[in-house]
This record gives sequence, C-alpha cells and structure tokens, in this order.
Amino acid sequence: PADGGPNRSHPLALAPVSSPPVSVDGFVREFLRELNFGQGVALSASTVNDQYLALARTVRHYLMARWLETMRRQKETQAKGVAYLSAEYLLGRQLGNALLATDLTDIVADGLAQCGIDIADLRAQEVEPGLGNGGLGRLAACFVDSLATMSVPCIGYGIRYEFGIFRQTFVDGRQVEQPDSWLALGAPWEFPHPDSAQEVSFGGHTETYTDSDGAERTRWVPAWTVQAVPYNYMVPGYQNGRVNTLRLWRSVATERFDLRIFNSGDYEEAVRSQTFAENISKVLYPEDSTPQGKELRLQQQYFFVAASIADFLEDVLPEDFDLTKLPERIIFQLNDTHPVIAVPELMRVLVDEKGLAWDTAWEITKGCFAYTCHTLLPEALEVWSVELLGRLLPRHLEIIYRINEEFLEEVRERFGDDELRIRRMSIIAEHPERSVRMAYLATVAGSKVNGVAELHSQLLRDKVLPDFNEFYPGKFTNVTNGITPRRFVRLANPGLSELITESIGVGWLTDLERLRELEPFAADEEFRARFREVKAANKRRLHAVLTERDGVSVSDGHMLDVMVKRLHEYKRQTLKVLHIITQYNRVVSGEVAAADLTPRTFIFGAKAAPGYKMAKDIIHLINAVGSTVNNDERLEGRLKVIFPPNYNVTLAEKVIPAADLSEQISLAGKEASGTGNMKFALNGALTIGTDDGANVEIRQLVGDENFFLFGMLEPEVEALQAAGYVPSSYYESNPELRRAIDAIASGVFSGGDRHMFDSVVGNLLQEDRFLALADYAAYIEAQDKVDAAYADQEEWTRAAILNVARSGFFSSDRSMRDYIDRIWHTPPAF
Ligand code: NBG
Repeated sequence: PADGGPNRSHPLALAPVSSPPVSVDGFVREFLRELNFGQGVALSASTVNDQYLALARTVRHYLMARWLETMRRQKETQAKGVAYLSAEYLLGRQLGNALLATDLTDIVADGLAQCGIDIADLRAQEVEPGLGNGGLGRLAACFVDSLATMSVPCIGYGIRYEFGIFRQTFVDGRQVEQPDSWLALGAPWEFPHPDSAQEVSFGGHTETYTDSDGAERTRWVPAWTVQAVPYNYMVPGYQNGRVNTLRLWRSVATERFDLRIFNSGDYEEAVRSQTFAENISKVLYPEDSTPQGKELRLQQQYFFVAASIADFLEDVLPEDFDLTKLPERIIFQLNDTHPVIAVPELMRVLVDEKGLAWDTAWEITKGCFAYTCHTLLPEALEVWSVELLGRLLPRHLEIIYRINEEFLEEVRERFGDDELRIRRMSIIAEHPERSVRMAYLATVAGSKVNGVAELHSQLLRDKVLPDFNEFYPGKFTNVTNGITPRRFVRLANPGLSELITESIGVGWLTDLERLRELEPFAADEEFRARFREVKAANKRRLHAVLTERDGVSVSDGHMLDVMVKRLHEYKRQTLKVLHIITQYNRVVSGEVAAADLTPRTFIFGAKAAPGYKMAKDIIHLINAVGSTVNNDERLEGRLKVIFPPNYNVTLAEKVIPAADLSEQISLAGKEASGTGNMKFALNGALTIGTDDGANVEIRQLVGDENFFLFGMLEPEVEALQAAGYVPSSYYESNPELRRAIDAIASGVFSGGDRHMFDSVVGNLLQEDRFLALADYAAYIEAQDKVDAAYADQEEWTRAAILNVARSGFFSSDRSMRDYIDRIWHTPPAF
C-alpha cells in the first residue's frame, strides 16, 4: 500500500482468523506445535511447565478469533462501553476458565491423555495472578467475567504488578511474607504491547502562558516521565463467542530518560533511574480496607489511570471523535477511591491538552465517571496530603482546588453561609493536615455513587456522606455485589453443577435465578442423598488437596466450619477463636463428654497486612489454639483446627464447595458487603452470621429458618457505643467467656507463657473496638443451635439445598444488570 502500512486487503488477511479444529486430533496437533515451535522442546523432553505453557498458548489460539472479532466490531460500532478502573484484579487461575469458556475441557483432557499427560498436573502448574488483596479485587474479576458473558463492551484497566499479594507462610505459627513471583515460570496469558506504551509524567510545576488565540492558559511542566506498557489479557465470555480485554500497565523507564543519562556516561545512574521507574508497578500494596499513605501508592494510582485515559482517548476512540460526546461513548467506573485521581486527570487532558473550556470539560467529566464505595470504616476513606499531591501532581492539585471552589460555591448558593456544613463538605480537609478527600472528590464528580449491599448503601447515605446525599438527590444508589457462577459454581463445584443440570436442565449458569427450580427437590429424599454425596466428595477432594499442600487432613464425618477472608479486627476472627476455646473448655472441664461433641473441623484462611500487628498476633493465636486443640487427646479427635497458609482464589475454589458452615460474623455495620458469604450459600453451606453487609440479603432470600442469625443490629451497636462500651463487664458477668479468655491469658495455648497473647487479650478486655465480647453470648448460643441442627442431617440438607436454590440473586450477572440499568446505560452490543 502507498502509505507503507499493512496490506489490509490481502486475500488471506481478509479471511476471518481461523481457529484450530475443535477435535481431539486437531487439539493434539496444535498442542504439539506449540510445544515444539513455541516452547522449543520435544514432548519426550518436556517438563510439566513446558507442557503447561504450551497448553495455555494452545487454548489461547481457540479464543483468538473471537478476541480479534470482538475488537473489530467494537471499533466499527463504537458502542458505549465501560472502562472499569481498578487498582486490583484478583483473577485466579486462567486455564480452567478458558477451557470452560471454549467448552474444550473434555477434548483437551482426552488429547493430553493421548500424549501421556494428566491434565490435572498441568492445571496444578499454574500460578494464579494474585493482583489483588481480597474482596475488592476479586469483585473486579467477577465483574469483567460477567460483562464478557453478557456481551457488554468493557475494558478493564489496572496494574500489572510484578509481585502480587505476598505468599504467606507460617513460622512457629506466625505469619511470614514471601514475595509472590508469579511471573517467574512464564506468563502465557498475557500479550505485551510495548509499541503502544503511553508516557506518564510526575512532579515539576505549572505555568501560565498566552496561546496563539491570545487566551490565558495553564500547562504542566513535569519533572520526570515513565512509560506505561500495556499487557493485554483475554476476558472470555462463557461460550458466547465474545472476548473482552483486560489491559494492565507495567512501568518502564522511558528511552529518552535513559539515553540522556547514558550519554552523560553515568551507567549506575542510568540503571538507578530504570529501577526507579520500574518500581511503580513492582508490587501490590498488601493492604485491605485501610489505606497506606505511601507516595509510591499515589504514583501507582496516577500511573495507571493516566495511562488508561490516554489509551482510551488516543487509541480506542476514533481520531475525529467529538469529545463533548464522550459520556455517550464511555463510563469510567471508579472501583473505590484508588483511581479517583482520574477525575482531575481527565479535566487536565480536556482543558490543557485538548483546549476545551473549563465548564465544557467539567460537564463531560461529570458524565463520564461513577464511583463505587467499598467500605464503612472511616480510616479506610483515602486522603492524600496536599503537600504530597502538590509535589507529585501540581497541576492536578490546582484542578482539584478549582473543582472544590466551584462546588462549595454551589453549596453556599443552596444553604447560605453555613460554615460548618461547608467545612464538612469541602473536598479539602484542614485537619489533622491539609489533605484531599478522595471519596468526596469522587462523589462530586461522579454521575452516581453506589454502595455494595443494601445496608451499606443506606449507611453510606445516612452516616458516611449524608450532606452529599442531601445535596445531590438521586445520586446515591445501591448495587449489591455478586460473584461469577462460572468460576465459583461450575469450575469449583463440578459435582453440584452436574446434579443441578440433571435436575433442572442447562441454562442456569447464565441465568442463575433459575436455581429456584431446585426448591421442590429439597423435599426429595433421594435428591438430598445425592446432594450430601456431592458435599462428601468435595470434602474428600479438599482432604486430598490439603494433604498434598500442607500435610494436614480433613477428618471424616466432621462438620466443616469455615472462616476464610482477610484478617481484620472488624471481621472478628477472635470471636471464632473464642468459640473454639469454649468448646475445648467444655470438654477439658468435664462438663461435656468428648463423645457428645458434634465433630467439627474449623478451617481458617486469612492473610494479615504485613504492617498490621494486631492482625498478625491474631493469626499467631489461631495457630496456637489449633496446635493445642489438635494435640489434646481428651478431645478424642472431635475438634480440629486447620489453618492452611496462603489462602487465595485457587484454595477458595477447593474449600468453599466442601464447607458445611460459613462464618460471616463481622460487627453489624462494618462489612460493606462480603462476597465470600455469597459463594458459600451458592455451594450449599449454611451461614452463621450477623445482620451485616450482604448477609442481610442472603438471610432475606434463603429464609430465617435456613440461616443462623446472631448478634447486635447496627443501631444497637451504635447505641451501645454511644452509651460507653465496657468490654470487661462482659468478661466479668459471663463465666464461659471469662474461662475462655483466662485460658489464653494463663498460657494454655502458649506452653505456659502468660504473656504471649497479651496484646490480643489486652485489646479485647480494654478496647474491643468491634464488640466481640458483647456478641459472644449470642454467638455461642447460635453455635449450639448449629450443633443441634447438624444432628438432623435430613433437615440440614434440606436447608442447604434451599440456600443454593434461593441464592441466584447473587450472580455477578445480576450485579452487572443493575449497574447497567442504574448507572452505566451500556446495553449488550453485538
Ligand atoms: C471490600 C469490603 C467487602 C466487599 C468488597 C467488595 C475493600 C475496601 N472493601 O465487604 O470490605 O465485599 O470490598 O465490594 O476492600
């Protein structure tokens, strides 16, 4: 072609990209080709990792035509889509999901078997990309899965951390963190595009100048720049021929930067600057719910949103796009406050670079953003000091000031000079230091603000942002979280999935409300027996996994009582520990014969933020209680505590389907939603839980009689705190509680050391911010009811089946429909 570009009309290029044949032979040929030509080894000489990498690439080939076609159509139609901005994506393993999306699982298993390879070995080889901390990151992964499955245009934007969430190990029962080198053995699911890198700048100053039309304008003169290199990942829809894109950014030094230093002959400096630039996407901050005021974190946040906005405006939109139409083409969804710096960044681009008038740019910006809040903890509402923000992003700080000025002017117009209100609502806080309240900025800019469960959204409106709710009627809404049934039912629980399909037919996996059709089966004795057999098989599978992974076994015939989630005081793992100790004390004191205990295995999974001392002490305590309980013969093996280290998505997929009891015991009013709670219910575990987050909706749906509710309600919590909470009074007045705490304090679980758990005991007795002691009696009572209920296996199974049948609402497909209807207005496209 005359322009020297690719010849797009070459006959072979015009034909659709062809997929490899969908047959065992076709697969084997493609697989061996990848092994030989891609991996460079013969089958006979290949390692398991070679085989895994070749398999992953082979499966990619089957998705490629769909991916290219999705991109082509999106470019052609320019349909409105979602740009999901999230600092975290906790994806889990990719292979199983890709096989499910392409419906290749059986063909691949057969083909590999013909090559003498067990597919299970290759599955086990995959290291999951742990690019998130917990619920927030996993939610993002579920959402992009659902959007692809529903054929809604979406790009997920985020960071390609070189090290994801740390690998947790225990040394003498204490958490020790190891780096997560998830890329070390190859990253077969990613497509780097260094040629499409964006530049992202930092620091420097701003200056005003007069443009060629004589207008006064501002520009940013940054001090340093890095390159953002996109890595694309496929996000396959479930057997629907669609593949969306997840674009994660990696930071590298700019060539220009390097060259300048290189020319100066300072090799060490050149290397140092490279390291400096690459640090930005080096590691995920291992924080959950509480922000870490770290400069690097702000760099990460700006880095990925600036690259994403530039990518969208320059590479995704057509060249002649009329920017005033931007809200009709895209909605940037802010996943918590981490990406909120995107608001002033879009303003900067529109005003400084595209030359739009401020008011025009602000109208566009307000139409392009929406904000999801994921917390109720005041300390988790992110703020950045003006000093830091101004140093790192001087132009953005100016823009934020102007947004705030104009916003407060509007507030004044409406409410008069109500200085208290104005101080409360200002995006800039003055105390303890001058700082930017990112949640406020997001609320002012966002077309909508949503919480993640009914109760959370209500508290957000009434308690966290009441002034804004009053000022912006209709801006606040709710979208209750959801989880993808593809990963957390179909892949995680093939036994249950088969039973469901046999009973109600296909189709439920993309229309989860159809699980309702299972309700009548709860009364069917034979169905119940099969349902129990599925659960038992899942327990055996978990036993096999844990034996191999950690050398621990899941005892036969035990109720599996599971608490898996990040370690946080508000989630109250200590309350669970107090229950275990209570059971233990009942036996060793002789009050209860071991033989009369309901046999239970307690499973914990929890990572603590490395800097969160109390959380780490609690992990230590759980392990200490575990080793005492597990080794005390007086219990006759009827109680067992296991705490496999490094709980992650991969382990979740094995633990959740095996669980009988789901522990959702946060203090009412603290857990925004929870999503683990939904996964357990959908896999037929009964919940013991407080009236908190999405537990409220789970209980409403599954029915009171199929849920073990306990504990104070949120208004009671508030009243108690207002009246002055004295935790020690509960200790004084409840002998069982006192005995449990005394056991810790007297060294029962620490080989006689009376001080090992001083911090935990002291905190419970003196502060107990999350009212564990106040809820203890109610919790123990509810647990005693659980034991009684478990004794009737027929009734228990009936309740478990009803939990499955009535939890279809918690599909993330439904969450996506709610976002689309209430916030995004992005219907499915092609
Ligand atoms: C978490 C909440 C959970 C919620 C997930 C997903 C943060 C900041 N928030 O309750 O604690 O389920 O977000 O919405 O991680």
